[in-house]
Amino acid sequence: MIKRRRGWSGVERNVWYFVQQAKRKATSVALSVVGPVRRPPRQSEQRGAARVPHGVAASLSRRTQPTPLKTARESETRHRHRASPILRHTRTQPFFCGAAEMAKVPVIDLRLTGAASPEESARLREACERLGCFRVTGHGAPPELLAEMKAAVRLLFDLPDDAKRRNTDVIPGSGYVAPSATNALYEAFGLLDAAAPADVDAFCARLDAPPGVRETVKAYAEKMHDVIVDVAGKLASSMGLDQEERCSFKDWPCQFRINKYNYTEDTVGSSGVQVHTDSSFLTVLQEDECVGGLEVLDPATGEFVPVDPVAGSFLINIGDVGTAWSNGRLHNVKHRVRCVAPVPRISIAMFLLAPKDGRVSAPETFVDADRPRRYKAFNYDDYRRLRMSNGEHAGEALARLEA
Ligand SMILES: O=C(O)CCC(=O)C(=O)O
Repeated sequence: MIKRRRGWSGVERNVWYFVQQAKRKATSVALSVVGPVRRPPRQSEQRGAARVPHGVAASLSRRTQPTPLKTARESETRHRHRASPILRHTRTQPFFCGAAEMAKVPVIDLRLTGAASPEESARLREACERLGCFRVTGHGAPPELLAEMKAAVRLLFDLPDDAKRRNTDVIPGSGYVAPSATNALYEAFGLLDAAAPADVDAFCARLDAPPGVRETVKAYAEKMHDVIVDVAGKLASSMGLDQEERCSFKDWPCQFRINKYNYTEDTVGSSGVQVHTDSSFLTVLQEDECVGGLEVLDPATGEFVPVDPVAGSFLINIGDVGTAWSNGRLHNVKHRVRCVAPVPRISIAMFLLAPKDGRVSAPETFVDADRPRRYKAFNYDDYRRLRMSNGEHAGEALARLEA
């Protein structure tokens, strides 16, 4: 949690002020996602005495107020068949795709996995084998931290272009990604290794991030590392690996990708990001709690299914390393993002990449006469380069590594 301190500069005070505003706003949105609960007006609102932000806070606060829309129309069918559903945008009406479809993504309560409930562990494993995707609750990351991180990230995206480009690659594609011909609405910051405090510091220093933002990014990286290691460990245990084989997840490098989709009224219905799989072992995604648009490919039907966010939960995706490491048991889910609303969308992905030494190879537990070794051992960085050089972003490159 960021504490206000004496001795801050004007800009730092403004940043702190904005983070507090954003936290309040996020809490109000989160409440609206959970149900039609409206908080009672605060005293200051009743008196009409709104606080007026100034300086950096004022410009950010203006920018994050969504443009009021002229049309209000409920979605009856999936948005991909026609222009996206556009709802009147108030804080209690987020832009989602279709709640009926969400049922297809299993929701796993992490507190119930492991010894607490073999059934919940089996559901976790089955979700990874069938769909390659599930939602987790009971992860232990406090909602205030998630809201603070969103606010901090918005500040980073407001940096000038030359400052953003100081977020250079550590390995190909790990730094700042500018809008491109393929993904014109999309930009992203990258941080490798998000599990290493020194790398998190270096990321913030390069961007000249204010102290409040640095504290938030560090706290978030630390907490999300705990979450991702917990999910990976529980998945490994559900697949029958013993403690010794799975404890090493703590040392695996992690990458942050902080995504922004620059949507406008003219972009509704177009692609936010192309179809891809994640190259990593698994991903923990903090979605935009107000703007949907993520779709996952259901292997059973060959159809993309909209996945609406659920406040307070994370979406977990299995990536290419997950498939190779499990000797083909886990499914690397293809996904894409579509623009469903004329307001910017932010999401934060943490990827658990591959073992520390970069060598990806299925443990012996997953190999037997019925399931012979499917992939040759490979180096993760080489694999990433292979994907990029051949433009094979949707798991196709794995076929090149078959044993
Ligand atoms: O923004 C999203 O919802 C998905 C992001 C994503 O697919 C990625 O970062 O790989």
